Amino acid sequence: MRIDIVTLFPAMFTGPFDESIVVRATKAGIVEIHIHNLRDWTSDRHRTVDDKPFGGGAGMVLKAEPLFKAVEALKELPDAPPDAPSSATPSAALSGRQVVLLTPQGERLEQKIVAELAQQERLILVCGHYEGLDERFREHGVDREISIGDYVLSGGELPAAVLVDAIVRLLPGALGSAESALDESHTDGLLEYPHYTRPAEFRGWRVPDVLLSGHHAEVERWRRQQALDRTKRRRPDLLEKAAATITGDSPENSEG
Ligand code: 9D3
Repeated sequence: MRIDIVTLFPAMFTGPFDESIVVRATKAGIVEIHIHNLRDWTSDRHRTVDDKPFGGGAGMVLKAEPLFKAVEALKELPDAPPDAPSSATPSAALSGRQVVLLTPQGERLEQKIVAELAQQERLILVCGHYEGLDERFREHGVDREISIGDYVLSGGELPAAVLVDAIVRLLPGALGSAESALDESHTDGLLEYPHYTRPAEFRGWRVPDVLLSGHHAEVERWRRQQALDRTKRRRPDLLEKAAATITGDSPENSEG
């Protein structure tokens, strides 16, 4: 997979992508990540990316032209060479190149969306910005809008890094791709059960007896119950979702 990121703050990506799973995946040829400065697609002397809002008001608005030029240029980059791994060449030209805008107005990121995006051969991520951006780009230049949650950040850069991390670990061959398949089948979307390691007693706090008993079936039963209790208490919304999936009462099974 190739991921292109368009931002006004390329330096914000030097940290997150130089560590961890993303580095290993890059070295293994599983993913290629390219960071681009939006200013590279301006043509005036001052490299202007924003302007005053029509209708007045405070703040500035990112201009449509550099945004369109950036995503159009990146969409036109050739596919991976035919002998490269995972070059599932899409039949229609430039298909499989989703443009994703990170914005507080987007759909809230969840694992299902991550899994969908991980299927793409190419992704172009555009980082929104505190000021806002010309609506014509949102309407005509973007395939999908994503938020990472209901709290205020200063831009889409950290959300883009979060999204990349979540996607890359699902790519075949990346650490986590096998584990995540296990996750799904073993936990049914529940929170994790409590974990313990040695010593069996620490500062007077004992590990639950069942875990020391050697009764595998009992251990499994306890863990399942713990996961259920914990989910019920902390994240009842997840339980409702899991129940809906099991009963077929989930949104993806409805007509509308
Ligand atoms: C003054 C601007 N705010 C008025 C309601 C809206 C606003 C716009 C842009 C608030 C924050 C931002 C910058 N954030 C993002 O671009 C962003 C974001 C976020 O802030 N939270 C969660 N997910 C995301 S994805 C992009």
